[in-house]
Amino acid sequence: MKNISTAADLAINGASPAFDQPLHVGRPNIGDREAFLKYAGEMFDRRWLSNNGPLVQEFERKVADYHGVRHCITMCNGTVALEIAIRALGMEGEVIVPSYTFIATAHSLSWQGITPVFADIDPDTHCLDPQVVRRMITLRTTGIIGVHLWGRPAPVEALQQIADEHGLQLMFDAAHAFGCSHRGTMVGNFGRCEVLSFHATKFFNTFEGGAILTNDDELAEKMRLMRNFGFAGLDNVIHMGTNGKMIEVAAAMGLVNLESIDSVIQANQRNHETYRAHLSGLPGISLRGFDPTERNNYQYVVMEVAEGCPVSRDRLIEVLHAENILARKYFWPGCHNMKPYRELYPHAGLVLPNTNLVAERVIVLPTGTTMRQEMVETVAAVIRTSVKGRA
Ligand code: T4K
Repeated sequence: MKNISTAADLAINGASPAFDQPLHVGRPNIGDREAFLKYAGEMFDRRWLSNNGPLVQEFERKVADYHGVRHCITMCNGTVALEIAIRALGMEGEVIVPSYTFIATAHSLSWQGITPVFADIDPDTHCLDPQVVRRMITLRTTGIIGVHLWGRPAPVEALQQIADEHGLQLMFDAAHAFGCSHRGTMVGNFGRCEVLSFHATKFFNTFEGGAILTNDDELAEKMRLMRNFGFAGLDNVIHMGTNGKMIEVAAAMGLVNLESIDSVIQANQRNHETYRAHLSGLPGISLRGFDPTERNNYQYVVMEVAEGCPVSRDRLIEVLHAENILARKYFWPGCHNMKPYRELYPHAGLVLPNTNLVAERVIVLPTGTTMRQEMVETVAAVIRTSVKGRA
């Protein structure tokens, strides 16, 4: 890692990169390896590797307790969890979702023959704008999926009110929001159910994995059946289903990672504060903040590059990548601009001005337990130098 203080130090101007090895966004946070190997050893001794094993059951209890919710139904990944939740809620026809989200939110509907209707976001929160959601409701609308983007809860009360007024199902894609709260209530307690992702790149991972959190006993029972082919006991299938089960080794990873949650939050928060301190005062550059009165996982360092910045967002990305800092343009260009949806709804962009605006501005910077303070400072120095020296 080298010192960056003038434009001549930048790799894009011919100098060597700031980092020898690539710095990734979404580097996995990994807990105590010995503890994981112990779980794995016991699992091999038991010869019970999948199908609602003891580690999955223990993990589900602990995740439910952590979020103060009655049920946690683990799944093989967040996308299948979304698909199962959507099906269990009986959504069909049209469902309103943001376009500014990971493609899985939209795909989990289309995959089941449901039309995702893209509603615009609030440019300040990056979450669904309830007033726009209201305008997108048609006779075919059966539900709304809010996304707690970057771990910031969507406007849950306003969306619930709209859902109640129109008899719509409401659920949340909480893939980013493990351990986050809204007005003191943990995520997992809003809408009919909420879906977590435990993908390797997430704040909390089980290699791959996901879960549905709900307080609805009947819904929980239905989703448990659906994730296991509808089996209600030996040779007795009572429901349509698929294979959405979490495996034991994933639950072992989850149990280990639950023990290190506090240290991951601390590392993320410290990184966020360092970025904030070192990026303050740059024209057109802003860092999304966190509400200190709520529980946050601080997993995403989201920088916005607005008009007043002398360097464009895409140029900054080029500069960062040249330094081996693999910052990301999440979630550019928005689902509506991705091939499968662009062809279906070529004019969607006309009603998504804020989505387009935000998607053109965002850069997500590396954070997590693998980032030391001086690494964060160097990333910030590259950005400062690029902006000030107009790289
Ligand atoms: N809803 C939302 C709002 C989501 O963000 C997601 C997932 C879902 C639903 C669906 O949940 P899952 O079905 O995935 O459980 C990544 C993740 O694959 C995806 O899980 C995540 N969102 C999304 C935001 O990010 P990509 O296409 O960016 O992945 P990729 O391969 O480019 O990796 C991202 C970065 O992480 C790279 O810089 C490399 C680094 N990385 C990745 C892995 C897997 C590592 O350093 N180590 C690793 O093991 O989607």
